[in-house]
Amino acid sequence: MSFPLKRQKKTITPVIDPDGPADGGRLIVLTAPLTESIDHAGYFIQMAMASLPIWMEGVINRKYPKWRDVEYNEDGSARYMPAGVRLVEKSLLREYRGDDVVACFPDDLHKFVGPRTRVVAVSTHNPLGVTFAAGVYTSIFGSSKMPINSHYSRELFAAIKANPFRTNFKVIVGGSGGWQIIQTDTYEELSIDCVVEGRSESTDTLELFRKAIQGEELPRRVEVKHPLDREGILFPDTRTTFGVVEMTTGCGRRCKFCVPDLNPQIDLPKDKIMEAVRANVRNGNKQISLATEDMFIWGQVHTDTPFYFPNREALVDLYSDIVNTPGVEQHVLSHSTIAPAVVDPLLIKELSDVLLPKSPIHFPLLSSHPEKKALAPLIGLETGSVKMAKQIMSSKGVPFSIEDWPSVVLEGLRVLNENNWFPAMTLIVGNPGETDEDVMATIDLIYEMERRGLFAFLIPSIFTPLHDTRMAKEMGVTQTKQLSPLQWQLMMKCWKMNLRPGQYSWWGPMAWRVGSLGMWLNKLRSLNGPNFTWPLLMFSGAISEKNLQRMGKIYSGKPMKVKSRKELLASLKPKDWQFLRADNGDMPVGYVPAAQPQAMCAEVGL
Ligand code: B12
Ligand code: SF4
Repeated sequence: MSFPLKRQKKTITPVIDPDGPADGGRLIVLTAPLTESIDHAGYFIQMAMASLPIWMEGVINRKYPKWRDVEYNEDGSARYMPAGVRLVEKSLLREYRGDDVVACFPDDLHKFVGPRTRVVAVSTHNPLGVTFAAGVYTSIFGSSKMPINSHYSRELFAAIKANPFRTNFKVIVGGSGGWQIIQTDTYEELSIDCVVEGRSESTDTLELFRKAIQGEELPRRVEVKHPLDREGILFPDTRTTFGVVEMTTGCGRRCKFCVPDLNPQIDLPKDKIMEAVRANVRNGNKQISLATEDMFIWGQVHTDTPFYFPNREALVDLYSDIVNTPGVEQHVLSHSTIAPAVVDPLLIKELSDVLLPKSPIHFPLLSSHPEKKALAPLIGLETGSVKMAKQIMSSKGVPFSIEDWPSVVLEGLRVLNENNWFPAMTLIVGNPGETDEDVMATIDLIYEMERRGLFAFLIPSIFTPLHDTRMAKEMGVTQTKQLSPLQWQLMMKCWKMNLRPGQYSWWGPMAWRVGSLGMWLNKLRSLNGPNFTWPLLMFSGAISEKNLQRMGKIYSGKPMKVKSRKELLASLKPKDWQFLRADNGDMPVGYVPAAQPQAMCAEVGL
């Protein structure tokens, strides 16, 4: 059997042999939705496909005519797959032979699923599009709410359901989006036997596969344990989508709405990370991205220093080794928090020196880098209201008090922007109990960013109670029609601000401006309710913000009192001063550098 390395999938209609593959198929076949597996067009295409409704697929096709092109191994299996699939594969290979297990693209299932197949396992990130940010944009766009990614996920499940050998095998689903199947009870519809919540490394996961292979009934839902230490986490030794290699698990800041924070806080060993980076390169990847909730905790987990005082040397060393690995041409940051930028601005500068040359992101109008390169981690801003922040994320800004959250955001963003970091920042609109005052406080913060010339790509999303989190049972806004004028103003102001430096992302502005404003106004007004009208006019620029404010149609915002970095440091508890780095300056009055107390002690004869 020989397979072309690349092909345009859309043009090929697979000929399905009713007897299945000649070799009887593989015992275990792993796959993931096509839209979650592709990586050649960059991160943003996947994010766009999570948010845009299927009827807007043409926009994606025009921008990326070759997005369906994928690469194959010699045997027709997938050259790359999301990291989740790779770890399931690695976990299974501890018990099964290499030729029992295969990972393939959805269109190739018929080549590997045959009479011998006992399990088809699907890894998915966001199959039904009901997570934050993804759901909200499709619902704003109305009628056909199904996001592109969701459409392709459903196509995958439909293909599995229709497979002639379906009665012979069990379908097991896992990954960070598995909960969506549980919550929507779509087992029958999607032909899924069991959803696994948790990591594939767990012995419980292996036990489940054993049962499936023996043809035993599977429970609908299985929750498996997360490894508690570094040794329990496996690493991919084949190529992953976007070169994703895990760097940490868990976080430690304990935001109530957060899923990943429920996992233990672990920073993974450098040698294993580097091996996985090299494995990716060996298999043709030129890009690496370290998966983390907060890159800044790496090197500072379970040390004598609290994790929120980053380990500068360790981080710079790790990232330098990654970007300097022969074959790594691009490196993209994943998630971080913002307080570390206030704690250690020199860390940000040193990381910029290391990372900017390999960043594929360019902000021509913002970056001071000679090639206009930029770094864009995803950071949670969530709310500008101190009252709301206290309720949902009281440790988000540690070591700083949550009372100072707006100042931490503004000071952190200043440090980041000065070093050519222009983060994507998420905001949650419609938190349970959110009042007009809370929304006004967030709008104030956004106006303050604008006044200070700071830039972040702001991604507002409607509160979604995520399964198992400490807010799982709480309800916020459930439909765009329920959004208040202020909530709409916040959303539209964010998008307006995103357009300031030109087209940071091609799809956001395009999504908003498709067709004429008149047509959109008509359609969207009935869909999203009257509260949407004035904010939309503000966004479109049809009436100036000043005039809308004068007319009393939008909130005008009020200037904020913001603490400087020096004031923020001065507000820290004196016991935390020992962890500050004096080379950053702004030290609190009375600060004594770490080495000095011993010297002083020696002087006084202690
Ligand atoms: C890298 C990443 C991305 C990348 C690339 C994703 C990709 N396709 O490879 C990009 C930037 C494109 C992305 C996009 C989005 N992402 Co994302 N992403 C991540 C991140 C940082 C790492 C994911 C990862 O690869 N981890 C490492 C692998 C090994 O972990 P894993 O996939 O969970 O797999 C383990 C287990 O789940 C399990 N497992 C996985 N599959 C299976 C299958 C079976 C059968 C079994 C038994 C077990 C199993 O075993 C694995 C370990 O052994 C996570 C945060 C995190 N730390 O996980 C967020 C995260 C998964 N993303 C998230 C979100 C919300 C999104 C977006 C919706 C954001 C948006 N609005 O645009 C989109 C959706 C994209 C889409 N296609 O629909 C949320 C998911 C929230 C939720 N629970 O629903 C997370 C948790 C971030 C967060 N803090 O909120 N993402
Ligand atoms: S800072 Fe981010 S990853 Fe950490 S707990 Fe909060 S939301 Fe979760």
